[in-house]
Amino acid sequence: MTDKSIDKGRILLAPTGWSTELWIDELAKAAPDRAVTLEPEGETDPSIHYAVVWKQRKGLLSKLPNLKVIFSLGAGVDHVFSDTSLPDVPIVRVVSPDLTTRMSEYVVWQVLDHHRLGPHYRAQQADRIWLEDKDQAAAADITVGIMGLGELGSDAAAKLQVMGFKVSGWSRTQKQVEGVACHAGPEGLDAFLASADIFVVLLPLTPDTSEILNRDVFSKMTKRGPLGAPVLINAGRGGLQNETDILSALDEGLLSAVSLDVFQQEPLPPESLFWAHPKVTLTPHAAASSVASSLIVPIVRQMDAYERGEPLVNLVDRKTGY
Ligand code: NDP
Ligand code: OXD
Repeated sequence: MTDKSIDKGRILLAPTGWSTELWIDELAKAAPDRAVTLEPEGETDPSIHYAVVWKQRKGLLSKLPNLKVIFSLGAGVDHVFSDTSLPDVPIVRVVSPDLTTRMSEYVVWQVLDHHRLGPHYRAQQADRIWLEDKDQAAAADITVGIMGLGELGSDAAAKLQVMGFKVSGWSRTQKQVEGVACHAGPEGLDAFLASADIFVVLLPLTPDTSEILNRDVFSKMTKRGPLGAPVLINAGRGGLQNETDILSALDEGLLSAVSLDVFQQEPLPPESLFWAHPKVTLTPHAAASSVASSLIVPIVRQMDAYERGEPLVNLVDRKTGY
């Protein structure tokens, strides 16, 4: 450790389940004057000033006396809060054009796939069946309802409108988003659910949103649109969905199809019924990956700014949990 890094304090890096070498390399490039460690020297290691984490081990941060800021390596911070012994220091989350672009690509890809009957044509191809004529709605006849009009939801809304879709949205507080019919709060939920044909979920997982995607909500989604029953696309968090309710809603026709990027248990266990369900498209929590080369430099810039006495940005509100 150099004298300089003692002055600046060490960075504790915990990218659980990801390539540690990759994140260390990016930190070494972005902050050559800062020391990085993967383990504190004891639970009260005073040399650590910053923690950069994805799904950190429970208790890892609780007793570090000089910890100043926790940086989440994801946009969502439920993984940080799942440790109930967190110290009371600011938590910064990822807001990045790279992540936002990747998520909007995923959303547009999935919406178009359902809109253009991708699952139907793939099933026909598997059975070597040439097209039986099937109606294709115009994008302008489809409304995509976005649950969560934050950084990701509002960008997806703009890109879906470019494709010609109508867009409605739902958030905790009332929003004004260009071209989007905005609903808010529990009192706005029923009107929102009646407003769309394809539902895209980009909510954070908090005590208020846990298992919000349940039978009651599916039964309030409109069944009158061009797709018949609604389509659900969840790229938020698995904890938002009641998975038993999704399976029964698919089987009973309350939902016509789902695209799921996130699951209650990840990796999805081999015995899960989702793997082989004909109405399920799944991806392995890959809608918008955190890319080290684009996320580390802004994190290190925030450390530098913080040490100059400037305010942190993209702070998480502990009261709302996101
Ligand atoms: P933001 O915090 O920017 O936006 C969250 C949105 O959800 C806001 O519009 C907020 O409302 C709304 N919201 C929060 N709680 C409620 C509630 N109780 N009722 C109604 N609306 C609510 O988050 P991001 O857009 O950056 O990210 C959203 C989530 O996407 C992340 O938390 C993460 O879980 C997930 N994600 C998944 C990835 C993947 O690869 N699958 C990658 C990246 C993120 P308001 O505007 O009023 O605050
Ligand atoms: C995130 C994620 O929250 O990758 O950024 O899920």
